[in-house]
Amino acid sequence: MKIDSLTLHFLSMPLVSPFQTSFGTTVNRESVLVTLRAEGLTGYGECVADHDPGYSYETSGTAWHILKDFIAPLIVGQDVTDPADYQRRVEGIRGHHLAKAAVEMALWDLLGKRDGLSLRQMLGGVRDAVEVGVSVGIQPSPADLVRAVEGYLQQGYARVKIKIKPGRDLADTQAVRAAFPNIRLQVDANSAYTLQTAAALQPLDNLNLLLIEQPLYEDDIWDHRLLQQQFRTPICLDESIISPRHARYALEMKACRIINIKPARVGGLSQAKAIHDLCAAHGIPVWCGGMLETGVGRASNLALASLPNFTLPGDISASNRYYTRDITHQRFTLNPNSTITVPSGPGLGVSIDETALRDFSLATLTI
Ligand code: NPQ
Ligand code: MG
Repeated sequence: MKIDSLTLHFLSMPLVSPFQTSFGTTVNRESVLVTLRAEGLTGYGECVADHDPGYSYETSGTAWHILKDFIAPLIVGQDVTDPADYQRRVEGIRGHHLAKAAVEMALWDLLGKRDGLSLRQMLGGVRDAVEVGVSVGIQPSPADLVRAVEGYLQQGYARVKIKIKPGRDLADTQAVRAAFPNIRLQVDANSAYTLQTAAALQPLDNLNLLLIEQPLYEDDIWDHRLLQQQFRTPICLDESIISPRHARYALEMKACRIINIKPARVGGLSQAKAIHDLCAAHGIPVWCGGMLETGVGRASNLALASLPNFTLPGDISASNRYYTRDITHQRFTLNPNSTITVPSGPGLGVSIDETALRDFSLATLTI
């Protein structure tokens, strides 16, 4: 499709409550919304980089720069035929996967709207609704954490992930496990440990966890292999898997038994699908991670998670887990069986609330 223009909206949206991880606390979620116009249609994509380089080295500021100065010139006024063509165009830009993925998402939305196909259909999804869980941030105390988890269980979430960090790991996880002996429970350290300090995690191996997510450095697939050998519980990689190549390294090294797929982290939905397919061929289950997305990214994640090898519940909570007011007209709600229904309209299947978009925009730029 011949791309007529690319518009960037720099957004700041208040979270329902602060979200604390091993790398920091987020109160207002920044993001960049990408709008592509082509053939009279409009496609949307979300860049999930945040204000601080905590989860990733990318920030909303670096994403704005890369999108404006490097990605836009490669596609505006150009005929971009499909996601593979887009990936070839941005191949020369080193890294910056969160920025690249946002434009690919907008391209999928455009292509779906042109062809009358939902993203789920285009990707080959096989489910109308996907199983989801909730990710619970670090709370002031283990007792507070148990109360927070209880609240989410009452809302109907059947799988809980808790964030951990050194000093806030065993007691917190034990408290939740003691209070809820039978729930599906997993932990996420966001790279807060080294092979040495990870000794503190050994007792977690007896708490019947679904998985332990990204305990070690993001660039250290090898040490995850050494750690996995010490655990019966599956290690799951998140930050370490930044491309299909890295997924292959992890599988060949036996560095993990499960992979968390976030399209943004791997440079786009096409790359996410490639990792899904590779893991399926190796018998390694995957699940869809979450980045506190708006309705735009949430719709994209739901479509991706409908692929067959997404056999563990995703971090795709209902809209009200994060936002009282969203930029999409559609709000995603939890079905009674801890699933969320996959959108079925063309492209992402969501429409933008222009008033909300204006209210949350700190800056707008069209190229
Ligand atoms: C994870 N997400 O799986 C991430 C990390 C994460 C839902 O646990 C602002 C922006 C705050 C992005 C906090 C969940 C964030 C963020 C955590 C991403 O590792
Ligand atoms: Mg994670």
